[in-house]
Amino acid sequence: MTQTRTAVAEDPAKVAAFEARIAAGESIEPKDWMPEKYRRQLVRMMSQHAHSEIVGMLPEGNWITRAPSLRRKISLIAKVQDEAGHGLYIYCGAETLGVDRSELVGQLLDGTAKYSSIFNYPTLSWADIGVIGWFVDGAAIVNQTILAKASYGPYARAMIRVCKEENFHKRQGYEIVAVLANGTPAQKAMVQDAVDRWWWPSLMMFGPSDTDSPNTAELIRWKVKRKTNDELRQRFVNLTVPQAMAVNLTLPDPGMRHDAETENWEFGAIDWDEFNQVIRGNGPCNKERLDARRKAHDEGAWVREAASAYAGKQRASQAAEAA
Ligand code: FAQ
Repeated sequence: MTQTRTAVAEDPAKVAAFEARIAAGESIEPKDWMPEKYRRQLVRMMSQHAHSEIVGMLPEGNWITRAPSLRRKISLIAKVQDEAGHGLYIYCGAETLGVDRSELVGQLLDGTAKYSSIFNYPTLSWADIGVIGWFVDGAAIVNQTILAKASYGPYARAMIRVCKEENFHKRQGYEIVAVLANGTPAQKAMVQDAVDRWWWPSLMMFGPSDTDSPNTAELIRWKVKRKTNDELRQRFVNLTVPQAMAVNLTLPDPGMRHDAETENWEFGAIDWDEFNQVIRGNGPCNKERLDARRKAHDEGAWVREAASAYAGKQRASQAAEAA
């Protein structure tokens, strides 16, 4: 089964029953009937999410050999490994919708699938590792805590465990940031520089503003998304500003102000041209990221071959035992 199934007219009674289940807050499970468009939206979103977790290992993996202490190295290795695990759960979740993981991975490698814009920026200093944990995992928690209530059961359940691990990631990142921010003038300058570079791309992670988000209305109607891109972005900003103040770091947005009435931190204009360039493949590291994934995939061919030869032997011996 592939994503390119031809559209067939759907039975209005089945569609109405599905919509009623969604309205009643029921969870949709793999064997339940679902409209083809719902299935396709989930495959799109879950596969992009899984690709993001896998590509997201690269910027941080870059610092494993240069972590400043054994303790930092151990937690960074554990974090990067967790991201691999998240990618694998989410690929498994996507497979419950009738797609094959190799097909999804093929789309990543041939450049036709999207993954999060944030992972196309370089990690220039150790402080970037702290700021990624704080901002990027922090943004992921804001987004994924809500996805843990998504209407598709396998996706929602995967998000519960993923969010627990992302919390650990965020804490380890913020701790790195706090130590550097209270360190020597050079360490403080290094972490401020990382904050300045990662702030705006982190806000872009939440996707285009609601007026330019073609998928949001349908996903909200089907309770896959429970909040819009702008709502989640605002929540992230509101949570992060006090955290920046607590460690005496400045967010690179001089016009930012607190609105006492809405209790929101109002922020400046996002550079959507930059966002669009990055998602079209023209960000600072898009080529490097895809090249790294292609190399890893090619070098892992022998593992896939060995695993399938082993599975074949297991099947043959089970069949011989049953005969
Ligand atoms: N980057 O109509 P919308 C992590 C695309 S995991 C690239 O608003 P939607 C953990 C979008 O796909 C981070 N493309 O789309 C970690 C669509 O394109 P399409 C990933 C983007 O789906 C931490 C088009 O723009 N998280 O960080 C981006 O309603 C540290 C129009 O957009 C998820 O994937 C973007 N930032 O909302 C790992 C969470 N934004 O497909 C390692 C699940 C939008 O029509 C280290 N996904 N686009 O061609 C979601 O919540 C949603 O899919 C959004 C986008 C919010 C990302």
